[in-house]
Amino acid sequence: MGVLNVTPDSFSDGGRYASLDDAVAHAVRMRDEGADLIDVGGESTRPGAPRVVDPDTEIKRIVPVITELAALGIPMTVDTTRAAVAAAALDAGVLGVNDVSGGLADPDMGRVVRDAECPWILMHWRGHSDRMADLATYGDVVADVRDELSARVDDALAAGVDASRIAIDPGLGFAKRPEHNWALSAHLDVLVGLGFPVLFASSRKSYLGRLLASPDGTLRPVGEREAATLATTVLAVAAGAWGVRVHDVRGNVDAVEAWRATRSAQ
Ligand code: PMM
Repeated sequence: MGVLNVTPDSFSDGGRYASLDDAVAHAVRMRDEGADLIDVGGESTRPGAPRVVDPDTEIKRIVPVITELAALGIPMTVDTTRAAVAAAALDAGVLGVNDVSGGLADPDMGRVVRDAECPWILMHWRGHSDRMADLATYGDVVADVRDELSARVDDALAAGVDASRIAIDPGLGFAKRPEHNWALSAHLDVLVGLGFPVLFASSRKSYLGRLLASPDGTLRPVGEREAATLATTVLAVAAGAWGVRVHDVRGNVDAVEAWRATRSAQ
């Protein structure tokens, strides 16, 4: 899954794909590099980001891009927590909804997904970006995330969404400190064991920047976290992840191909 943030402020590619032509060209490039899905988002979920984008702005940002990409036959998801935005994106041609709130942010999301009969990625989430640092407390992070994701799945099923359309995601960096992200990566098999496709999204996140920080504590810049991203991708796929949400599609596809070739030679 290639990331297409049509936002002026997302943490890793903020502002680069805000114009329609640039966004379309970037999505086409990611498709050509091997992305099976393009994840189109119009609201930044960067940690600490205030919620300044209203639903109409979100829709105005993403629908023209989705419409063009749908005409090109490019499969997409929409990255949104809002039911109205998801509905507009589905009308414009996305195949499914990537909801970082796992259905918690908007009580109407379950109905929209059920009526559309589309896939729904439920990410582990505890609150909006401006609050999530305070919510990063766990007893056993792996068990807690597993249980909280199971509750999200139960709610989705109760809303009438078919189990075959549900995927889950540990939500790296969302109400999680670095040690939580590492534990979830190390025990991804526990989430895989829930029986739903697992999406893993480590690409360029700040816990990688912290791992690779310089001795004075300066985080490794976003553009220089790629090798670490690739390592986490390979480990996640080897642990049974269904997909990875990434910025550098070519690099991640290459890394997975190398893992696949190694495994098939065993
Ligand atoms: N992370 C971001 C945005 N959307 N969706 C899912 N399913 N999982 C994630 O971890 C996730 C996401 C934030 O990263 P970005 O600013 O690079 O898009």
